[in-house]
Amino acid sequence: MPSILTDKITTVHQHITWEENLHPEATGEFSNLLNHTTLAISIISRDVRRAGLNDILGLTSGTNVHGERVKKLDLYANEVFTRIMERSGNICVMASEEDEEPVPISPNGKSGKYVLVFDPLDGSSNIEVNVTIGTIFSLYKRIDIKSEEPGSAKDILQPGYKQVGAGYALYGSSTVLVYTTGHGVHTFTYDPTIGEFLLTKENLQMPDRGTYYSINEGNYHKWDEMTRQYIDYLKTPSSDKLRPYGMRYIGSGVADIHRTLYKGGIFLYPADTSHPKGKLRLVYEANPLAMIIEQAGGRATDGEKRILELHPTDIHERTPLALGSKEDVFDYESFLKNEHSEQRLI
Ligand code: P6P
Repeated sequence: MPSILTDKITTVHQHITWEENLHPEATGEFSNLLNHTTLAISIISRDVRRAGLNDILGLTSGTNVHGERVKKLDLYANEVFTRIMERSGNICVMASEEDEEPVPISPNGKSGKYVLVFDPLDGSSNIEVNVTIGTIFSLYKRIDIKSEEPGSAKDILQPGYKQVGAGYALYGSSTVLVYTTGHGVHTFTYDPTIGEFLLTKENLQMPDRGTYYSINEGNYHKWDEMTRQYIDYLKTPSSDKLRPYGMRYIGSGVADIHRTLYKGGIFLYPADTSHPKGKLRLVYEANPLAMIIEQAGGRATDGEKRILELHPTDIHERTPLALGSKEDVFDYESFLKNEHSEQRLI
């Protein structure tokens, strides 16, 4: 087994610097911002792994903006991300799943021209059972980059195609960081023996078609008829043996979507009778994940429109979401329009 030190290793900080060199006009602010992001993720990773030992598991007495009981680890991760990122000096306003309102930069903090939106701990329902959870983040430039005023909701409520960077961390069997600045998707694995994220895949491209689908089948009778027909189609054996697809569902969107990114296939959280606008949030879940999937050659839709072209009107608004290999997402879209050649005629 060759020693990792004799192989060519690239840390995330080196990679961020290389990415900066792709932008001649770069000032280093964006790189500084990304480096603060990796610091926050390293700290959250350390404490997620020890959560059961230092009493930050379990529920707080409070509920969040969505009426969900807040987990101690959610709040902790939110605090770490907020404090570390505002110290970067490059941010004018933040938005978090855990905060109802935009998070201003503290009055004595240095403000910058970027906007950060994030879900500090996605999949929190899985925390106590040691299933992979993650952090999702996304970066924009503020609307008026010359403004000296504090940032506001208008800087947050931008369409996803305006993102200048997006990424996520996964706290699983190892801690993985995935990010894009619009020049491909790059993945890193944390090596705790040297305290660095090391490059594992550069310019990751996903298969045009996969063999897995990922959806909460428990909602089958709550979906619209076309979604039911599409899922039934994926489960029906085909003569070319491409179907049935395998079903995989972890319940942490970031983990399900990471598998979809690597293996291909499709992840769906459609609207249903309990979630008429879908369940996942547009601003700090669907948009960053959609940017990554598109940068890896995939496709991301709300069923009718490209996710990145949706114009958010509320920080916490939800959206139906289907993303993954482009051929699989095209198939789903054709079922929704009742145009698929193998659609059951009803
Ligand atoms: P359900 C996690 O709570 C989350 O917001 C997403 O990460 C995940 O995809 C979804 O909810 C799971 O929802 O209804 O299947 O438990």
